[in-house]
Amino acid sequence: SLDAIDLQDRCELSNRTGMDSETLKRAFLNNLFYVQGKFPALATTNDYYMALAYTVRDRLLQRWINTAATYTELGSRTVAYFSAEFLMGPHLGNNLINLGIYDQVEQGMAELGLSLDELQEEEEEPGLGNGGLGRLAACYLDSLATLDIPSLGYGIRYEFGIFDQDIRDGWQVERTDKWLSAGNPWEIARPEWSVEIKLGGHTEHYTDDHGNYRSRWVPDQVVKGIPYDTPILGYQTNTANTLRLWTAEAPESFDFRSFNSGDYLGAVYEKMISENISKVLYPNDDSSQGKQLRLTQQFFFVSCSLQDMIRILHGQNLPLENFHKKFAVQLNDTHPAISVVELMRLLIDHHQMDWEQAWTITHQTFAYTNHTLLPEALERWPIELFGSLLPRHLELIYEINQRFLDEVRIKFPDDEERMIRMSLIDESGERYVRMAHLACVGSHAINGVAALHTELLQKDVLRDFYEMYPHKFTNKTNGVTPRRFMVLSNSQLSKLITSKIGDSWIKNLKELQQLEQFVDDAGFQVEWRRIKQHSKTELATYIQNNNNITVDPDSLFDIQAKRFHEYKRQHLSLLHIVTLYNRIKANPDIEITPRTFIFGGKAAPGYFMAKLIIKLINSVGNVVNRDPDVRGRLKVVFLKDYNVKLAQRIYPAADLSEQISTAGKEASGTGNMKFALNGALTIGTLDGANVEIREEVGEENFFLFGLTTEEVYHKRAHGYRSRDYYHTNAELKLAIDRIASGFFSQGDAELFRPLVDDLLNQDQYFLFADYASYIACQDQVAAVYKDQTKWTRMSILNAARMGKFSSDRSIEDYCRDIWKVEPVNVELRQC
Ligand code: NBX
Repeated sequence: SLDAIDLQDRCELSNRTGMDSETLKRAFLNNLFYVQGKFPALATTNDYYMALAYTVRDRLLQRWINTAATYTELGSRTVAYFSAEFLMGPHLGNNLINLGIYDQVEQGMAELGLSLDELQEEEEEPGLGNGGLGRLAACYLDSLATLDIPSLGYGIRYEFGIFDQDIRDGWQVERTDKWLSAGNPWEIARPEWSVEIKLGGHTEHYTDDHGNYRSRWVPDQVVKGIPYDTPILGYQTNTANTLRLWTAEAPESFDFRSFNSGDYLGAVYEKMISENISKVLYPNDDSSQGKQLRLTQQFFFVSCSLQDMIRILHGQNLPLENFHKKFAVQLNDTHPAISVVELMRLLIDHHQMDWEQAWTITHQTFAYTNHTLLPEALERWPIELFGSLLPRHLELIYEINQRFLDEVRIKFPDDEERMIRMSLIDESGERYVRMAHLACVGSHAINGVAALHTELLQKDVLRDFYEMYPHKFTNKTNGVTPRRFMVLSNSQLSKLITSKIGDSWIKNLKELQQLEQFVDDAGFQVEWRRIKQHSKTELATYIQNNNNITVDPDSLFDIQAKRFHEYKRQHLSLLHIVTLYNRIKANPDIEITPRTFIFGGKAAPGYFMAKLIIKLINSVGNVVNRDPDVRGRLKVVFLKDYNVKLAQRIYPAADLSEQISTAGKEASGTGNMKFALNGALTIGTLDGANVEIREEVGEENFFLFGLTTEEVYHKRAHGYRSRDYYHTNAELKLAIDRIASGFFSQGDAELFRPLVDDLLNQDQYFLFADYASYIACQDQVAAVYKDQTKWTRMSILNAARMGKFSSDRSIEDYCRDIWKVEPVNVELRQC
């Protein structure tokens, strides 16, 4: 019988756990034969990639199973990170790093005549997020596992992730992201844990056996949620947590009904409608569009996840009253905020709990992270739409609201205005449900993602809630994982650092500080520079191959890589480029620091102005890159399809990191951290986490410019007129006039008019107000770059002082202050 086989023997027999180079190679060939069904003469790169992925997966599975067994046995308190987005990036390289077998596997593959780089390139990354918010969730999963914190990521398994970006004639065009078409070796479907989700319909009121007045939801649609699990291994630990993503399907019972009535097409139609729910990621990173499908997605994954957690609780023989003791749920923005109401519904309607107890459990369960200060990004759902999809939830929201407003009235008597401002329902015009208010009321903790951001939330966006519940508010400054964004993506720099200070910085990033002792060591400086140069040369090759533009690796690589948005001000960098170009045209022999300007990022498909800025970058590039007067001293490159994979090539190659948002607009930023960690110097405003980065690295190692948040508020309040700056700054005027004249658009003076007119008449992001300060600061950057010793010194100090910005530190803060959860050690016992 199975029991008779010694567990240890089973591991060894199967060859599925050994980590030495020979065993890995044997397992790889075994998978090529028995999983891919190929032999080398017929194998494609994808076959090799898949064979290697399965080899790695086997090693993960051993840890994953032991982790699950340990948590089940101990009934460990668990973090559930609820996020509509997880921007994981490719798994293969990261898993090799975290398993500690990257070098063995690279060598093993080389012995078989294969390149590990090429195999990694083959992986389609799961782009299930838009930008910072989704990537933060991914960094946090890595840190949770690395710190041995029991945790689950819950989200949606979109069939199509963020679109692939193409550039045609300088314009962005979108293509669907078919990331699953070659198969996904990292996930395992768990159909046995499917759950049913209700949608639409109406409610009915009745009196139960105990004479209580109750409500029941009679939906008009039911869909099935199927979980797909991906193991998330920590770095140098046995802990492998789970990312559980839900796919929507039509339940079989539904087809039967229509099939039996002979309505075949009707049944198939129903199925199609159900499956739409997890079909595609909404590609907006800044605005709430109020689309029914989006709300359906949010409710779908939240309800699936909460039901799944109740199943887990029951599986461990824990009573429902312990829900908040077993689980700490973090809401990644308001996208999963409907959870507050759904948990209340499950507790009250399904489990007959009374209101008070259900509310205590609910609000002790949830904590809410806000990621934005932009008013247009705050989610609101029209009451009509909300009620037609979630009629029972609307009733519950009214009840929550009534009780909440009673509390407000007691704390702030005779303040009707405050009640109107704070209500969960916006009644100023068309009526809406305000999701941020729901999240604040339904959570025991509320946090912003950088010190300045949290301060502005308290002073401005969530001021009333801060006055009501000051104890709920804390700051949790974002962080990034040094495993993916240093060890994996910048292996040479990582190895140099390790050779000097040992490798414990990888788990304890503060130790990078020890690099300061080498800051004036000439040999170290040379090595540091050589590695930067190497990364720049590699990026230059990529640019040559993809853009057919020759760039000089000795030039200053000035990079802005992030989503396109007016508040991020990619067009401020453009004004700098045009200004430098104008200086050259006015005086071709002018002394100028050669620069390569590199942009990457996607624009939301419906965001006209962001797309126009992309077009302008490409148009300016077309002129500047070819003009013989420039003599190659300036190059402008737009790298298409910015994603995690490309980001990993970009950070190591940057000299200068552009973090130039209007003060008070960028909640935190996380690219700013990745660049600085990789030794780039930052030019930036006092916005988001830039403030803290500057504090850490020292003001003398940071290029600061621009208005402060208060100055921006003040200018706005006192009638800002951008045109005045245009008329008084000759270089600014010349730059704008060049763009407006059609100089960069083959004489077409209409093309960029919307952008130019907006800047002259509105300029709500204060480009003109910050222009002079930005240009002066850039001139200083150019001067410092000429002094390579000074620059290198600053670069080393930047990296050495980035310890605070590890996502490990962020997660430790969350664990201590919000989640109250402790690490659990996992030992390997089973295969
Ligand atoms: O979250 C970003 C902020 O803009 C960054 O400053 C911050 O560093 C990062 C992590 O905290 N927000 C963001 O990426 N938002 C979205 O992607 C988003 C997606 C969908 C949506 C609204 C916002 N409906």
